[in-house]
Amino acid sequence: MSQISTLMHNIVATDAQLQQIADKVNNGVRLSPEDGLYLFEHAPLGWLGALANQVREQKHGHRTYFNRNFHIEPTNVCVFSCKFCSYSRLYSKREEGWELSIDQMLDIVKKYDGQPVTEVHIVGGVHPKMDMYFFMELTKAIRAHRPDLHIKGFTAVELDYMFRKAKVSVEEGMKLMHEAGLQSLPGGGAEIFDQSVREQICADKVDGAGWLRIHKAAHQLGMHSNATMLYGHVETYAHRIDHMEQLRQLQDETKGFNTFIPLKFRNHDNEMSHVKETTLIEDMKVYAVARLYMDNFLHIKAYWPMLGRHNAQLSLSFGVNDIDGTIDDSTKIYSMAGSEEQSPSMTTEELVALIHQAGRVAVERDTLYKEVKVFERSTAPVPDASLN
Ligand code: V47
Ligand code: SF4
Repeated sequence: MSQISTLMHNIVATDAQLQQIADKVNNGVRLSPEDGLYLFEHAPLGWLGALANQVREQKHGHRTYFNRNFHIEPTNVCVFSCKFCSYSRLYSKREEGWELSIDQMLDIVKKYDGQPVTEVHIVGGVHPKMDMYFFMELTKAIRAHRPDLHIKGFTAVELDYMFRKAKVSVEEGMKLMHEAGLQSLPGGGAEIFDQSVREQICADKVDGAGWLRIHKAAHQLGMHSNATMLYGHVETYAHRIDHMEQLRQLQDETKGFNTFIPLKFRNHDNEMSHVKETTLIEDMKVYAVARLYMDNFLHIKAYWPMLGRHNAQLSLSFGVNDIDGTIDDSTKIYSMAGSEEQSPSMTTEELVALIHQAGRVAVERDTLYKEVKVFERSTAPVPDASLN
């Protein structure tokens, strides 16, 4: 019997239903929505973390992924008015925001000439004047300048608006964007799929079915994408499970998702500032349940600019195996929403130290999780100071 399976049998629950869930996990049996709900409602954190960690180690051992990336945020002007958003400005107040031209965005890409970044992540507000043809020109220009840079860009919310405005079907629009150089989709805009929740927090943008349809269209073209879940606002545990269930079903069908990224609601300076943020205990629970429930998602990502680097480090013991990238202070979504990371940027050395200090092996990956470089753990302890 392997060391891991011996450990599995040592994680004993005093609660019979939890024990049944652990047995299912140990036997590779998929958890039902009722199991998922039961975990959120009744599982003690230590037990849940240990079970999620087992699954993580079965799939990845100690390997923990990061990438070298930067973001481009074309604009924060947005036609929508999501109540949790601290970042956007309505078109009528666009002088308070920013609007980058193609040349300005290309200049951002050129700043990385000669540097070994592998991905540009493009995401922003939904600007009524930046249409599909504008972004096709942008992706073509980036590819022409730097063909080795993987373009992961545009949430389903941005794409839905562009396609409707250009009067093309989702399938046609996705094909045009793909041909213009778009390679993967980020996971944003998913929030919580349940319509009653969307009506309270993001009533006017694409609904859950529309979000899923856009990702399915991308997967059918052979593109990959990520999926997020914004949690810790007005949703219930049942809404979270329903959200994960819908993603799990699409993943069964297409196998196109790379990673699942739970995003903690941050309450600074938005219309939902009265909603208290979740505790760290709740955050770790979400990662652990995601690892156990999303059995067909190979990767679970903690996005450190949102969670904070030390909490992201802790999440590596609760099922997480990816902490995103170097970022290089190129995104404002989370600093404006109150994250501790006001200028998110980590060097490769800092990311590697962060992962090593959690007792894991750091692996640089590209967007599609091809390994670029493995950084084995040194035997010497890594001093805390290297993280600050
Ligand atoms: O959809 C906005 C979230 C998302 C807040 O795919 C907020 O690799 C918390 O999707 N508190 C956009 N969250 C960012 C995103 C993303 C981030 C990192 C990696 C990837 C990836 C995707 O940000 C939005 C929304 O869910 N968001 N405001 C807030 N106040
Ligand atoms: Fe616009 Fe995105 Fe902010 Fe919603 S979350 S208001 S779609 S920028």
